[in-house]
Amino acid sequence: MAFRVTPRKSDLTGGVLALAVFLSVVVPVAGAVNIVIVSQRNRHFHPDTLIIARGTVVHVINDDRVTHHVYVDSATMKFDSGEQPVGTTVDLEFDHPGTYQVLCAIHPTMHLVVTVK
Ligand SMILES: [Cu+2]
Repeated sequence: MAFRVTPRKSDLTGGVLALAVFLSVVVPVAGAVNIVIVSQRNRHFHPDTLIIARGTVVHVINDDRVTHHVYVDSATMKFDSGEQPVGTTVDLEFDHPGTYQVLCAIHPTMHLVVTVK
């Protein structure tokens, strides 16, 4: 008797998301907005550097076992997520060209550099 395994739709979605995180691919979603996915794991941002086009949304997912936080404090962008529980997502939209330091107030070693063209 042959044994067949049919992947569930949710398995495929997870695989695509994991691939996007691994390659830091810009994923066009619903219209013209570009979305880049960043994962927080082991108290680091993955990836920890991005080069993106103006208007891109960076989708930061807490894939860790601890609460995180996301903030940007620059002349052209201010953002503060507050506490970011495990499993939740924060979206940052970068509307101005420049280089931005994205940090976590809970874990000072967490550091993401975003260059917006
Ligand atoms: Cu953190």
